[in-house]
Amino acid sequence: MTDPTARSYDAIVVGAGFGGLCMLHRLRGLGLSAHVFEAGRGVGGTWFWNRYPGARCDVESLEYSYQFSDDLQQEWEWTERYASQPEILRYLNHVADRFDLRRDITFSTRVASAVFDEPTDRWHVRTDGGSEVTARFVIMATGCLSSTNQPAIPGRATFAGPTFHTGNWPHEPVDFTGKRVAVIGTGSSGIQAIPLIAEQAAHLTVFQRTANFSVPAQNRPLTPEEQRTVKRNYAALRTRGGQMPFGFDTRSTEVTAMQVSADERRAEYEARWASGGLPFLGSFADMIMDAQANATAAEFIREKIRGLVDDPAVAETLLPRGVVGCKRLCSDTGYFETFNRPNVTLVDIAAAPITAITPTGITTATASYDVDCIVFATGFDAMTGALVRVDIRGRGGRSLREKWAEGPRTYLGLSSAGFPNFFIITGPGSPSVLSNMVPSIEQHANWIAACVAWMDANGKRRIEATPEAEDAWVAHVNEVADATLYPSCNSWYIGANIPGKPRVFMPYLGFPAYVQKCEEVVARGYEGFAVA
Ligand code: N01
Repeated sequence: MTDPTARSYDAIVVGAGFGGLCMLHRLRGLGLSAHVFEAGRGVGGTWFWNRYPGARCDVESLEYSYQFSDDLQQEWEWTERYASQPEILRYLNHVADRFDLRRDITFSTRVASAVFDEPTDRWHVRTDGGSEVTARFVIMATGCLSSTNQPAIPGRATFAGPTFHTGNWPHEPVDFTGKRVAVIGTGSSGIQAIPLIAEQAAHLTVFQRTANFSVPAQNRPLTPEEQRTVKRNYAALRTRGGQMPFGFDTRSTEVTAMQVSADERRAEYEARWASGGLPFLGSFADMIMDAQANATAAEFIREKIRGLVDDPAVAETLLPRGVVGCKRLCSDTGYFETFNRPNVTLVDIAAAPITAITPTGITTATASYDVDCIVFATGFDAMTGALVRVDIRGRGGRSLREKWAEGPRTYLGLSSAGFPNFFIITGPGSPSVLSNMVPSIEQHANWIAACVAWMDANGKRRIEATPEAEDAWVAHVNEVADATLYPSCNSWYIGANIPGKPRVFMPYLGFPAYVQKCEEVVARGYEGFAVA
């Protein structure tokens, strides 16, 4: 039943993180009425929820920021090379205020369903509070990493102490002083939180299922001179970033690892290790394409870990196997050194899996560990989780959740056949998590806004991906991924971290080629879309 008194808008945007804020600003710029629903009490999305100790971005702050307003880029001062979560959240609050965005956002409200009404070409959007609005367009800005993965460990509910998830951290300060703390999970979140929790806790026990590759972030304060230099010619940095495979300045090269000598390779890895962060992946052009090339980087990192960790047995357990970058490369501050502390214990749950959580702690196949608090750093139902959580129904009442039961299917990661006037910001099938998220988000917001403007200028009411274009795009995304080492491991890129999730490679690899494709689609009159 639809509500005849529902308020009506041109567009409803779901989520007020980087994507939703930018989309709202763009739609307003077209003179359209747009409204945002946001589950959190404030703006920020990912950066609103992920408040765990040590949360920080792994893309440099001067690049992990909006470029839609040069005034904004000129006036905002980042304090560190890699911004911390509180600073990014301050930035997003500043953006919301500066562009007066809050008046079109309803907070603490989750969108429960969105149903397309064919006779009127309008979406009926219902919130968890039961209110309904209608809109010509629905734009999902729900984020790629926003639906937490809560592992179903037997006895979990019986634990007597507090439990936390890094992806949904309390807003009140959490004090681990004097506590015995368990952290389960050693991905990017765990690797950032562990050194800081170890400094505070009486004892920290880390439960590691898969050892991860991590390089030092080499974070540091940004000098005013560095900022001035970038700001004098910000466009050059943005252009350079946009030409790199991941959409930020990884200093990527055309040189392949196997065409240089072992000494030259080593020198390159050493230089990248010393300068820090994800540009390590840009060391050689074939790093993520060629197993032999990748193995040289893997061995380099393992050697570094052996040098950082005092106890050889602990070091051995921390040594990552497999392919560097296949799971997202981590970027840390003092992670491996943390295992030299007397108050930190590493438990290898690949060797002896967790069998239960009890009221007093965690039991594995071989031992029991008494703890006062448990931190789940167990990641997200990535890329699709937040989308299929909403009951989205397109033409003929078709459910997106059902359509994607065997894996997500989109055209350009922006649109899905059968769902007219429905867009996804950084959806599966777009560079999204394999790129610098903020430029990818802006590219999508710009593309969607231009599409809506074009429809209005040309009297079009409906746009929807064709099934043929979607099939071809899904095949292309897979073909690109299959030429790399990405599909070779159990990463969240492929859905392997969620029991029962279909194994489909979700992001599109190659930011510049993707942007070009999106531009070509427009130049050819929205090729691959049915427009009515
Ligand atoms: O999540 P993850 P994350 N029992 O999925 C383990 C971004 N991010 O929140 O590898 C025991 O990477 C799991 O083990 P395994 C970034 O894109 C960025 O850390 O599946 N363990 C793994 O160790 C990142 O990639 C930043 O064997 C279980 C860990 O939990 C993404 O977010 C910071 C388990 C989950 O690692 C996600 O990172 C933080 C179970 N049942 C996040 N289930 C920066 O910008 C899972 N695990 C720096």
